[in-house]
Amino acid sequence: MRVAVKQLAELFLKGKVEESLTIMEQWIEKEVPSMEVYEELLTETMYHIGELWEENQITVADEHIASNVCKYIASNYVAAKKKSHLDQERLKVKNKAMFFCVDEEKHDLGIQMVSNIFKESNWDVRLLGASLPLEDALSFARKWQPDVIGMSVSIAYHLPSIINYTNELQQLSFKPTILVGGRLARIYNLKEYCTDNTLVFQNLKEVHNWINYIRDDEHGDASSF
Ligand code: B12
Repeated sequence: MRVAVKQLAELFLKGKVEESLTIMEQWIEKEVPSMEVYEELLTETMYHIGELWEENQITVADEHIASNVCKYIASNYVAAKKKSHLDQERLKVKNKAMFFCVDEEKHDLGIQMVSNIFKESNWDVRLLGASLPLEDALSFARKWQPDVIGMSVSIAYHLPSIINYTNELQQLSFKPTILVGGRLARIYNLKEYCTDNTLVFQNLKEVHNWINYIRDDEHGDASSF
């Protein structure tokens, strides 16, 4: 898999959108599971690019190009994947989920992948993207009343935002389930900074298991996961 990651990183860094799309189409043809595409291919590729950046082997501009290609591939992937599974459309799930990154947080590739996973499971999804101020998150949530509100945090100094956001969001009258994830959740135990009914996930596999768990009607109380 490491070879695929290096090859993909090279294409992303050179801004080779067409070639990257061809590889993406091969994943779909070969029925590579989405979880593998997101975690082991796209995420690993971006982490590898991070290492190249840390080692000064690439510039910030190179990294920006790679991020944009990755974003484009991830959004095309979910569209192509949904097309290849049109039958699932009939199994429409009514649940709603909104996703965003906390204020000033620009690392939004991860939350895009999370929102894709929910879309693939036929949830009604709104992705509000990078750097969403708390007030805007609250006002959109009050209006749209999602079942799930998920947020992402990557940069260490954004940790206080998680405390703030989860505290405020848990006071919403319709009691959404709050999900937290991102680079920081992978390296620290964020659970101790979050409110009791917040679910902290380290990777997409955990989110995917949770989606399947609550799909079963008997597990109505998502916080017992
Ligand atoms: C690409 C990148 C950028 C891009 C982001 C583009 C984009 N649209 O996302 C750009 C160029 C904008 C950028 C900017 C900066 N970056 Co940057 N960046 C990276 C890099 C190389 C990769 C991040 C990435 O895309 N990962 C891939 C995604 C898919 O992984 P992920 O976010 O972890 O998501 C996965 C899971 O965590 C999960 N997940 C994510 N969110 C959620 C949410 C929920 C609810 C759930 C359930 C799961 C979940 O799903 C994903 C699936 O695998 C990292 C290196 C690294 N090691 O992380 C540095 C890194 C994160 N950046 C860093 C820094 C310092 C910066 C800047 C401050 C640099 C600067 N001086 O300007 C700015 C800050 C911008 C800001 N205010 O946010 C540091 C952070 C260090 C720290 N101590 O916090 C890192 C670690 C690099 C480093 N080693 O120094 N960066």
